[in-house]
Amino acid sequence: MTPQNKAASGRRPKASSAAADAANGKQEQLAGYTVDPVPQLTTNQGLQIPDNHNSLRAGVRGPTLLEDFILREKITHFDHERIPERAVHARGSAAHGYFQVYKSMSQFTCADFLQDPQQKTPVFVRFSTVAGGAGSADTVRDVRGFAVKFYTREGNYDLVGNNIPVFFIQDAMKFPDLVHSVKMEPHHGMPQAASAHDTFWDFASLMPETTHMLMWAMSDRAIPRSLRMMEGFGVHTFRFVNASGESHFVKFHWKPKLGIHGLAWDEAQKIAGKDADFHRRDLWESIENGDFPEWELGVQMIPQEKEHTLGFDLLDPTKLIPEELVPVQKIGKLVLNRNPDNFFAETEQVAFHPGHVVPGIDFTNDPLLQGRLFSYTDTQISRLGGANFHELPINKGVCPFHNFQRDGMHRQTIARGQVAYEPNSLASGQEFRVDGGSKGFQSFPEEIDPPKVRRRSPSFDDHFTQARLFFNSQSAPEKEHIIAAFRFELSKLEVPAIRQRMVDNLAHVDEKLARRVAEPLGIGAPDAKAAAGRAGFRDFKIHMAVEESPALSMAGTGDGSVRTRKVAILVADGIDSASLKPIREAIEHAGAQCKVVGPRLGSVTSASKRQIDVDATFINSPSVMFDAVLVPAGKEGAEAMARNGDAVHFVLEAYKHCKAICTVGEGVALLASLGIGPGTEAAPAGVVVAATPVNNLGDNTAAQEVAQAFIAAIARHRHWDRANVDAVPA
Ligand code: HDD
Repeated sequence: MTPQNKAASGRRPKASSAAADAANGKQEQLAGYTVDPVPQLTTNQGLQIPDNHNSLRAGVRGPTLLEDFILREKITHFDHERIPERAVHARGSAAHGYFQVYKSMSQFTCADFLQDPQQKTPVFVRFSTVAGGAGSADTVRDVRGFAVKFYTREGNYDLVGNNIPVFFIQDAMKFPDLVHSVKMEPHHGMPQAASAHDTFWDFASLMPETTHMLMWAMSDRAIPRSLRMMEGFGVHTFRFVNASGESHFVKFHWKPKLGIHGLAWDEAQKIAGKDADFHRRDLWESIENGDFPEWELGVQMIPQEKEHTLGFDLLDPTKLIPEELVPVQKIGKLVLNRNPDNFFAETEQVAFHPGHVVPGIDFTNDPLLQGRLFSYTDTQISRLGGANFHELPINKGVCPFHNFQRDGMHRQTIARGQVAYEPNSLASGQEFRVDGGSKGFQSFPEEIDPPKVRRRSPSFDDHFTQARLFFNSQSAPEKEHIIAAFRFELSKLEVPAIRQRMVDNLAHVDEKLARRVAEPLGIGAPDAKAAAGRAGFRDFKIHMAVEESPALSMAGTGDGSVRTRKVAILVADGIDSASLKPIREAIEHAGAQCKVVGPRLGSVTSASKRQIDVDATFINSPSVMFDAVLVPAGKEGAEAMARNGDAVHFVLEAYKHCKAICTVGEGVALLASLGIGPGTEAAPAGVVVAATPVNNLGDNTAAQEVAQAFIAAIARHRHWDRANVDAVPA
């Protein structure tokens, strides 16, 4: 951002570090395109507009004149402001940042941006949901896109991945069918941004290859707490190629510094109504606050000659490589440190493509990837209005680029000279010919001499072993969440036969899982034999060297910090403010962000007649906006809260969603009266109770102990093992 931009934008200077900015050639390039508001309006031709309120008319009460070119220009431009939204991944949020490799990867790849640990490569990253429209809610159950554009010195490299390491289908031929089935149903346009409807499960149940990814999509991975708290994956097996032309297969992983965390399903649905922009806001605010989201890039590398040693086919995008078989090596970090200046120009117009590669990174024959290599340019042409979308500022490479492609809609470049072909001798007076030399991008010379076939490889035929591996690797609460998600989705179907077909398939993953899913669905017991008799079912089993892969569980991930976690401090008239201060100070010191939430904006009066400023209300910022709750002491305050249905709901809901709750003094009694307090038994998991009498909480040691216990409870993210949450009405 130029100093002039900063001043005019009205936003405070961003926390993005000057050092990162200096290294960011993309930012300098974009600065050349940014403009700021000026207090003078002109037409698009530069003519000053004297009056922006009144159209030209025949007399003050007369008809508007067609002659009013200023009105016509303004309305015409407005009429054409929208462009087609993405066919999938329409809803997205993005940020700028940089990538830096830890040490040279020259042994494996000659990709320039993976050589020098001193070099920062500018990136633009767009996260997205898949099924919903551009205006749909952030927290729906869905796969999340995780697309990274590296503006390298050798051209743009796009790693266009998801937050799930496998895909629903094995062949791009099925992509339009998959997407048609999950999008809103064509006859009535419902539901928006949800897979819980007949067409999706009809397709999924008839295509057993979806089973592995369904397990992930029904897990909490599909309802992330934050975009900053999810993994990313390249999904396909790609290739690294080094300067000597040697190839390694490679799988890409993004590992979030903050760990992998999900929402409760009930919470995710409520947030969709209370704050549809929940993830977008979270990303934006954390960058504005200087809490830059960070991931490490991990790679699993398999030498070319070991291609057939894993027990399954590396080309099959419904399979992952367990980290216990091939460890993930962390090779660099990704930091997002600047919000876009303009949503449309950047987040909306950015055009990703898995075919944007650089020397040293190449494709494999994964049939899903091969189809993608066609689809992305094609879609940009209709979405961004022509073949020149690479000239849009956000898509432009930072290295020089030139060729003889010319003209087309919205061409920006003014190419000079007589020559637009190659070879030529006119452009510079001597012969110019591209000679097939050894520089630039060289495709890996994989040997191929097969007959043409329209057939899957039999090595792709097992659809259940890795689905089972995933399920086996989950913690007990994670398994329960998966079962509940299947039940919810299938319960929404209007055709019971689809439910039945789905649980029949699940019986091939795990019999107990299938039985548990089927129990409340009003259908018969899962019938594995019936599934095996259906079209598309293959009786083939891959060999997995591991039965469980702990790395597939979200449990216990993260660095144990509570940075950026949001804590609600509940207040009402008559609370004991002294009980709050030391705990608040300690959790804020640890990096959590507190908001005082009360019955009204303004302030409340404490028991000692102090005014406590209120940041938000029980209604405008309900419990689903927070990670944890602090219920203070004070008899009158606790009684006032017990009388306020919104406050009661707040506490019960936070409890039901397994959030950390800290309560002191009479706050304990409030919880007990709601049936969720410690009572005579030990406090429930994640509920921190001040054992010390209230008036001693001013004693710093006691307060610190409570605060530290609360911080530890928040750092665990959620207490999914909390007993009896189903009984809590919220
Ligand atoms: Fe795709 C967008 C990720 C399979 C066709 N895809 C898109 C985006 C992501 C992915 C993250 C949004 C990019 C952005 O933010 O602008 N897609 C994936 C992954 C896949 C995958 C990880 C499987 C491993 N996609 C896939 C297939 C096809 C497409 C098989 C078609 C044959 N994808 C598209 C598309 C989109 C797209 C229609 C819509 C908007 C766009 O490309 O730019 O071309």
